[in-house]
Amino acid sequence: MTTPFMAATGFFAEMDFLKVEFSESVSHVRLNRPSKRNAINDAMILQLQACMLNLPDTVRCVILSGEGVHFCAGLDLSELGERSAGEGVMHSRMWHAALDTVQLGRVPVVAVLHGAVIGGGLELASAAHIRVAEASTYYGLPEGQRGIFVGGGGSVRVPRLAGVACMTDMMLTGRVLDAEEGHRRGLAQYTVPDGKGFKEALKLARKIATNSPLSNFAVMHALPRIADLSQSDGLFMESLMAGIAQDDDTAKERMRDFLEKRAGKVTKS
Ligand code: 1HE
Repeated sequence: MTTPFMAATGFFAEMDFLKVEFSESVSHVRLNRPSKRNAINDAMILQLQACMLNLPDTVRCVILSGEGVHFCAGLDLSELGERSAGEGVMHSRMWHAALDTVQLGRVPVVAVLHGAVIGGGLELASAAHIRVAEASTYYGLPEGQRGIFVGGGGSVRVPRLAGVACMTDMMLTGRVLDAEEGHRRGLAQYTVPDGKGFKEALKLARKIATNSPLSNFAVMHALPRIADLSQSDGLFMESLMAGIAQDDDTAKERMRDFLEKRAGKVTKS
């Protein structure tokens, strides 16, 4: 029996564009601006960053979702205005800093996708580590049609999931991918029927939260960096990470548990 999610108090409760809840070692962070389809304004992106940076030490995994019919309609276009080039660069860098706290923070993030996952919404989703897409999910990058470019890390993260050709197609032609095609192309690792995303995400998050924190950290931080390295440098970094992970007390205890028949076996389901 697990404890139900409890609404956050204090610092987290003051965030008007996020709804934050906790249950044991899992935190549920919800984009909470459904009347605007969770379009991300500056206040919301800064609140997300503050939330990820200040998670209590007891949290081992985050579930990220969107309130209402859509996960996220992307950048709040009403705030775009007529920025200068310099202001545009700084704004994009603000998104980069915030989404780095999602991808390269302390704990893994499982995103639950449904409805529109558009523009900056897809940029945010692609910063998560696991994506669970409900059947209603659709992915779009309408920046081309809006006369702008991605600025929230999408040009780096989306091609690593779905490939440069797929992102080029989405941006040039306005092609929209449904849940099934997004899954096939690697935008989500899981697809589930409508309404089942949170349950699946919670199941995954609880499993992730039982891993050694250092193993999770290694997966989150070493894998994307190793993917950027030459084979020789990647193999060397892998050896360093392997050595550090093995030296952790949790790793040693878990090895003993396995050898002394106290640990679970790897099975099919
Ligand atoms: C918004 C936004 C938004 C909705 N910025 N206000 N993103 C886009 O180009 C997507 C634009 N949005 C849409 O295409 C549609 O709104 C949806 C398909 C997501 C949802 O449609 P629907 O029929 O459910 O809702 P709606 O009636 O269009 O929108 C409800 C309200 O949300 C409405 O405001 P209201 O005051 O008239 O009620 C909309 O104006 C508002 N709304 N989306 C501002 N995006 C780091 S760079 C990233 C660059 C990008 O993300 S570009 C992609 C931007």
